[in-house]
Amino acid sequence: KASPIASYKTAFLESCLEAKVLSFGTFKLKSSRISPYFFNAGNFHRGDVLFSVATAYAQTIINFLASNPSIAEPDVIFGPAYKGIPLACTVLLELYRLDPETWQGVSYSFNRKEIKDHGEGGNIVGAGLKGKNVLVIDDVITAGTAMKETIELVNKEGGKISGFVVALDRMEKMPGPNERETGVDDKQPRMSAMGQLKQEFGVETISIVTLDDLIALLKSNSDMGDLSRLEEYRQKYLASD
Ligand code: OMP
Repeated sequence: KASPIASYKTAFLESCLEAKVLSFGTFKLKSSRISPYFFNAGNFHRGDVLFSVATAYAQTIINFLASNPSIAEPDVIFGPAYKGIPLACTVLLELYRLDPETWQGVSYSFNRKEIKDHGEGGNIVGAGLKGKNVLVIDDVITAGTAMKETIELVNKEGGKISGFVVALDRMEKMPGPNERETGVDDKQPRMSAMGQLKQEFGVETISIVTLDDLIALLKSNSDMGDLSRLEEYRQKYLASD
């Protein structure tokens, strides 16, 4: 029987599960939601995992640009500190390996979290962003807090975000006005952070995989994780878009 999801997505999810990048349990998120699963990009560190992760991002970026001709060709791949830093470097290297002609002139860059006031100064390492088309690469998107910080940073540096790529789109609705403080869901429908990025900032987004891909994989391998808790969580927090 053919798998409902593309084979590179399945391979990516399987390598995340094997390396404990994806784990199941009870996790408090930045948004204050209590999640039955967590994606920890800090566990991408092993050579073989890093290679399969970089390949999955690169393939996703190539497809993303090919199917959205309106997206400006990136000049810079920007990985926000800290978890975006190894991603920007390794993914650019893999893009260059796959298609040297297109990627030879593209640079990477990332931000420092601390302001440096000596030496070369500034808080960008790698290529400057001024006047550049910037493709942002990050790990996970939930409520969009990390994403908004990155947008502000890139704008402040004079860059223009042409696209936003993450490994996992959790497909969650944005939190309600008091949800972060109270931890209580107001049960109102709301769009996702990815949807908002497109609507409010005109930025195209793509993820390697989504919560739905993870659920589809768990359905075909029932011993891999707690499918019913994931489905319950999905139903509670699924975005309207
Ligand atoms: P938002 O800023 O709410 O979009 O959450 C994304 C950030 O939360 C990520 O950059 C991580 O710092 C963290 N996070 C994970 O790393 N993995 C998850 O599965 C969920 C989160 C999260 O807290 O939502």
